[in-house]
Amino acid sequence: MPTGSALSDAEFVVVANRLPVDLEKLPDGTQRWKRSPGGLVTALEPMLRSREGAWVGWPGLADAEVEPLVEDGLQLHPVMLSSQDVEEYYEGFSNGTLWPLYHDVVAPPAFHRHWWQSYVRVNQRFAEVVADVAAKGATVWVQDYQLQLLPAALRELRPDLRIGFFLHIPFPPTELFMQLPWRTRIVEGLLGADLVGFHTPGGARNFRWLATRLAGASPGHGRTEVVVDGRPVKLGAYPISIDSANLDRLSRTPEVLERAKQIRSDLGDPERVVLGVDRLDYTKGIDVRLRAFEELLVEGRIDSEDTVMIQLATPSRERVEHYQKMRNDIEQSVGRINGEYARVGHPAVHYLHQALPREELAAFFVAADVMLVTPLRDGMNLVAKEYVACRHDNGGALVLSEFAGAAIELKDAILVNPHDTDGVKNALHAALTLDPDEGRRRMRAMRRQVMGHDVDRWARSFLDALGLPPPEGSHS
Ligand code: ADQ
Repeated sequence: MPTGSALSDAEFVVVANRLPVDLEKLPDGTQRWKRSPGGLVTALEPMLRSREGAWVGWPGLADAEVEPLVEDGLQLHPVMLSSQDVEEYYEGFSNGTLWPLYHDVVAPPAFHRHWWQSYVRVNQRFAEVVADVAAKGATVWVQDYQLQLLPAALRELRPDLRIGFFLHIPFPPTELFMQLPWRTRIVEGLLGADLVGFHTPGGARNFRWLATRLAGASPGHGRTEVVVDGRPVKLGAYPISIDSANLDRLSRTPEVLERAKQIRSDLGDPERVVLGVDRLDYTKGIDVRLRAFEELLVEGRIDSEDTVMIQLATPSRERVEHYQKMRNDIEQSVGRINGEYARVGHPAVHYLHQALPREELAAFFVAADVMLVTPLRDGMNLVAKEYVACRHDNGGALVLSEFAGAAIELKDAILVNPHDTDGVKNALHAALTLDPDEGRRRMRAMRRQVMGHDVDRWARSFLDALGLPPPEGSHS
């Protein structure tokens, strides 16, 4: 990939599977960039800009050879993936092997050697691009499970760099990780970093055990460090968060408040609105909450005349087999529930398989009396925090899975074991009938947590631990 001298020498480089912009192909065959806003981009962009940083990632379109570009002072360096890479490295090893393995094998992971080889090749390609872009002694922050071999590959090419790695999904129990035929290579890959960060202390503990057992690491200072080949590697928990203040502000705007009212009135002004918002993924437990809602209807503990459910699901990984099956199952359940309990013009469950704009999502959060977040396993789960950030009225109730990283911080949610259908049913019922004072007390406590720990603070604490000094002139 050609990188002109003006487009390199970055002091701070973020590497993620995806760039913060997507390349789109238009019907006339031309291409254009489209911004893909996300929490990570929002958190890191100001930091990258203030340091004239660079972002390395795939532009989201297979076989697209694109030149690096500068956008508002931020260098973007595309890594090319062929359609075979997308199939084997991304849909295959990342999403067909690692994703289910790291989420408690809720779907069986597939182990294919050609997927693994593609993962190795693509990680090496990312390492070469980063090695080209980073200035001497620069800091590189690698993101997520698609790039676990990158820290070691990069250190091999550029021992002068300071390398951090953050895993956005859970790091699995050691017994499950041990199933992976390439377990040692992955652990060694991660140990190429100076700091490996997880959402939870449990993830860091699991990794520490494996580093000792598989990669010959020895204990370092305290429990937050191991030593590999004489080099210290820090391990730690850095729970990610959201852009809390902005979301709080958005949820108070007259437009959002008006839209929230409108949503309730479009629903027929029911007494209670129950909401689920997820990427359509089998780890999110959408089936769990539909089952709970349906059983409460069957048992007559709730009535579809006054209680409605909305499930918003962003389309996701639609070419991966498990995702197609899960989508069919969910849509069948929605159909079955409505077949039994809807009236013309009054569905019991409203299901939207669509990605919604931020403002619209905020209005749904404001409109919902009960938010159901029931993943079977989740690294953090930002939706839970987003709901809390939108409840400036201290209203609403959050039902949250114990197996989401967010449960560690949001202790005042109504916590549930998503494998326990009766437990979820009772929690949903309790949320629907919660004493208003008790509800406000819980929401106030959760808001203190979410408003005080935003994504900026997350990034800052990771980078502090990595030893990256704040940019000159910064007051943070
Ligand atoms: P995800 O698995 O994508 O993230 P999550 O943390 O819930 O899960 O983030 C989803 C994001 O998508 C949220 O910001 C949410 O608002 C948005 N979203 C969901 N449905 C939407 C819809 N219909 N329309 C518009 N937006 C929608 C991974 C890990 C998580 C971890 C994050 C960050 O799996 O555990 O919290 O990374 O580290």
